[in-house]
Amino acid sequence: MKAFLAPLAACAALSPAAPAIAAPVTFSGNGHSYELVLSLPVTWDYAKTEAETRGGYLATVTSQEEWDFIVALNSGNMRAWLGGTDSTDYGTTEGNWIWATGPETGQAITFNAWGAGEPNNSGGNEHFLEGWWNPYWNDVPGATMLEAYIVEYAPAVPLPASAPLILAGLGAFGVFHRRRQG
Ligand code: 2F8
Ligand code: CA
Repeated sequence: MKAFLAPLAACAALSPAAPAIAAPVTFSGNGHSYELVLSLPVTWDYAKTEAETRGGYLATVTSQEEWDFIVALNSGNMRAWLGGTDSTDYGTTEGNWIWATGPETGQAITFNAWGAGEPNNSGGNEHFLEGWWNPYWNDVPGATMLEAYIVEYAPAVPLPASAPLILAGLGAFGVFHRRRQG
């Protein structure tokens, strides 16, 4: 590397938004893509914002198959944030776990992979979902500094092939209608 680029490379490596180790990969079960992002240690809130900045959201897990797929992405067993919470900050109450990210925002968590004895709300302030406890879920304080988070990307719903024709037709009708009235 050229000497003058070294400081820039060092900054990139230290950024909490440091690059993921792998490109997002697609789960055939729902067509969504997933990415394990490694970072300087971050809180749940920070990870949530970072995931959204990337165009995705902290992953929401709704089936064993989806969870198995995510587990396979995290072969290094990193402690990683997921999108679940039972915090009153997100409109729920202790013990009532919901997804607070992505299309399932506000929905109760139905599938789960809690570790033995979890969630235990240890210390009375564990309201955020850590997706790694070898390889089960654990509740931890949102201020816990974790070095990874899982981003899920839902593809945009494609417009039907006829959409441009329909839009053009509506536009033409609008012009015609205005002319008749004017
Ligand atoms: O023994 C399980 C327990 O271990 C830790 O608390 C001592 C975890 N706390 C953090 O990781 C911050 C608990 O969440 C976990 O339940
Ligand atoms: Ca816990």
